[in-house]
Amino acid sequence: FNISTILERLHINAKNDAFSIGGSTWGSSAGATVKKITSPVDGKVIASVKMATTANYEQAVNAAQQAFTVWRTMPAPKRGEIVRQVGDALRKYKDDLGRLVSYEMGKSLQEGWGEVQEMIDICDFAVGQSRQLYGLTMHSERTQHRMYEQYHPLGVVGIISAFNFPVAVWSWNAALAWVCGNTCIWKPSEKTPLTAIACQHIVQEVFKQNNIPDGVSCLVIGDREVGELMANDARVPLVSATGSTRMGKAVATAVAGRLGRSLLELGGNNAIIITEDANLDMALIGAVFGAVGTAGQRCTTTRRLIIHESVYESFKQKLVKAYAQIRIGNPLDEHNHMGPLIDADAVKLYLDAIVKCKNEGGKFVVKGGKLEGAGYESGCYVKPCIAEVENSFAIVQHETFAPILYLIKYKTLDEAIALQNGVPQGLSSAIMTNNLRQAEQFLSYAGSDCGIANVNIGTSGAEIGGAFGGEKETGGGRESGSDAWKVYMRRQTNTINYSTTLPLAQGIKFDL
Ligand code: UN1
Repeated sequence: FNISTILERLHINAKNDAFSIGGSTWGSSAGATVKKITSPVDGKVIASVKMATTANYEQAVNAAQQAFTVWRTMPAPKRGEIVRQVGDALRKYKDDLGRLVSYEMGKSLQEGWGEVQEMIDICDFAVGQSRQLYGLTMHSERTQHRMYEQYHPLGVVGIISAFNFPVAVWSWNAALAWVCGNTCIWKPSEKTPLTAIACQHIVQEVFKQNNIPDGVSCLVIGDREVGELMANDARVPLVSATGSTRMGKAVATAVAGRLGRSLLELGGNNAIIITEDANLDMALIGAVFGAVGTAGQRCTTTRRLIIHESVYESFKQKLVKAYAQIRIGNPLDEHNHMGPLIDADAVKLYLDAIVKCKNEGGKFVVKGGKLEGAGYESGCYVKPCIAEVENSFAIVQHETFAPILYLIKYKTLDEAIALQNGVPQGLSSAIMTNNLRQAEQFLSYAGSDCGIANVNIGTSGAEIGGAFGGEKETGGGRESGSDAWKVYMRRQTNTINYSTTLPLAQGIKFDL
């Protein structure tokens, strides 16, 4: 692994400008603050980034607005063709970009590549979608009248993404927004700006070859101020935000205040119900990958296992044994299962959560703690841990972005479903069972209240083809597959009269 070669191939230099409207326009204002970006893998500085200023944000909005007037005139399938080329470019850069994701964010290399694969998949999906921006036709109640609806692009779409999926979640939004005819301004997490810069270069390469105007893809790296500017900006009709519930509430309030549209993908508190009829070996893989994958920093991470009392003890033993085999270390070493947390603050939140859990009466069957010594110099490596808890504990009700898994015992499926739903969040959920009746009850109107409900699959690792998102404090948004594209467009109802009279609807008479 030679980071400097990878950085060079992805056009990252020692001091990067954090603002781009595409083309060759990269820049930053004089006096912009410089942020050193450190890898949680080894604690080394990867590169520096000059943070964008308010003036840079203005430039981006202006460019995106101007580009919109051109981009919206290009036929949607032609825009799809550009996105197809972006997908191909991502295939070319998959290895390098996946490694940079792993190094900058800390997830395992397999998951880094997996994340880039999600980007490729959504590009493929968006290409097909570009020929399927379907509206309905209706029969008019008036003679010689025709009614139909069509979908038009919205304008400038703001995308706020989180550190844990630094590139994939942006691509879900951007690929669809583009084929729908919108231009995008991306504010990535300030913790992972380098992968964002790499993506902007990849997109730029394709756009340049196709003479796409500057402003279709804009990047503005800044802190929460940039997010606030976007949320309050009436020139940005849609703000798509991924992150904490706290951030989401602030964005939603600001956007609603100007009656704009927001698409929110916020916290999860995902559970797997493990029934007495489950294949426990399958359940084990689903649970462990779900809990320790991305070091517990996915919004789909398995945080709770709700286990039937008859298999509780035996499954607990299986878990304890499996956790003893988890190799924690440099995520670029494919031998390791789990890498570091994103930064020291995340470690502190993890340690605090363990204390809170103990204080509330949680009993740790696999102990946590910060790892020290050779290989762990960055100070971001922790042990995945497991605690037996009550669902009602405040800490269990809260999403801690770390590998802490909570075990809860149940007697009846009704009770298990109530426990599963008994949290403020509603993103992902799963049941492990070979019993059809249990599976169907879990998926029914009286079952899981989450946006994602799986059978014999864990809570994380959704495919891009389905709509992704959840209910309650998860924010209600749906991204990625199915008909999620509709949020990026405005619907127009058209009624056409091809008669020689003007009859009014509802039979109203009005004669002059
Ligand atoms: C996220 O954690 O924000 O379903 C996205 C999954 C991934 C996406 C997670 N496909 O785990």
